[in-house]
Amino acid sequence: MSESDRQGGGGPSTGVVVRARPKTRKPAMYKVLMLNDDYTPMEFVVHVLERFFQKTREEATRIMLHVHRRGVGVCGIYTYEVAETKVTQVMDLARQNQHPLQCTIEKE
Ligand code: TYC
Repeated sequence: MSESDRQGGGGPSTGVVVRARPKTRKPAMYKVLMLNDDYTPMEFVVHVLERFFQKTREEATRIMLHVHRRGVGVCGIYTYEVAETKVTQVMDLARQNQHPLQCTIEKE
């Protein structure tokens, strides 16, 4: 019996040395979205973007103003667990400071 007979199917054989298709997959990525509200101070939002999303003050200010004007904006794009952690960190700090700031996750 030949190699292709034993392997079966139409595709290329998966031998010991050569894998026809890489086994790894790119992880699904998730956007962390920030939502506008009427009460959270602009400075607090800028601080959150610097602290949890590693933005410069300039980039943080640009994102904050985008959210303020458009209602929603992207803070960053991460794997699920990292995105979930960022949302928890933002919401916890907002709650501690009694701000209604909301943050959510959206699959890319
Ligand atoms: N709209 C808020 C204000 O005028 C500022 C703000 C910006 C709040 C972005 C939330 O995600 C936000 N103080």
